Amino acid sequence: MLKVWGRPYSSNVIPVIWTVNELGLKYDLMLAGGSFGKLDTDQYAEINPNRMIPAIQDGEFALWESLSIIRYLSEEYGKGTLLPSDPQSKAIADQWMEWSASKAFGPVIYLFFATVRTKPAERDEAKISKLRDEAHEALIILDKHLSNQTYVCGNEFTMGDIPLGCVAYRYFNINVKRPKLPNVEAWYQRLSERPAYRKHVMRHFGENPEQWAALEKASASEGKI
Ligand SMILES: N[C@@H](CCC(=O)N[C@@H](CS)C(=O)NCC(=O)O)C(=O)O
Repeated sequence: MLKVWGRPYSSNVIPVIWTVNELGLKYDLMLAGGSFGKLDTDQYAEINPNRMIPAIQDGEFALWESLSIIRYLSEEYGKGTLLPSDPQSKAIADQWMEWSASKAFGPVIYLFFATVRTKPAERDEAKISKLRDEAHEALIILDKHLSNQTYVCGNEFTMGDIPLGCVAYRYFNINVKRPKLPNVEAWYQRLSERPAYRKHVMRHFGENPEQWAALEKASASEGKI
């Protein structure tokens, strides 16, 4: 059985869990990282020498780096669905996955840390506004791209939507005022109609560090300790 190593509240693990569920694969979630530990064990170093999550084991084959895992799973189990069949569409899906990591993920995850993961009394409003603006500036590019198509790679949902779909959920659910992004918002609404997105990405993450920690702790019931 496919094994996914990680924790259900980790920003790099969520896209992998979403992918596996879009593909309808059976898998064991092997809880690791954060309060679940295990990353410092010799056994885990064999799977991922960086001692980070996510990682997968598909039989004897082990793989780490979330984007590489999404590409592998799409290629192995999602040809013609998550993995577009023509090379140019595949390259476009790939391009937006890379763009998600290089441009969109950073400001949104730092915004998340500056808000949800920081006690209200310690929050730096100037920093929060700056990160919100950086995230918005990046997402304007996606908004323009989505002005004449349903998904990032044309009119079908593909692997190209996955990392960005996870970034979008965080961005739209952090408690900050945001300028409008009509096309990104419409695409996010379409994603939220997908059962696997609703279940694995649209997780309530709380509004402060205590709530977040409690939710993460409760997610222990979703995997193997
Ligand atoms: N580029 C890597 C980044 C992996 C990464 O930063 N993982 C974080 C969690 S999001 C981690 O392992 N942190 C240690 C921990 O969770 O204990 C990927 O996309 O897989």
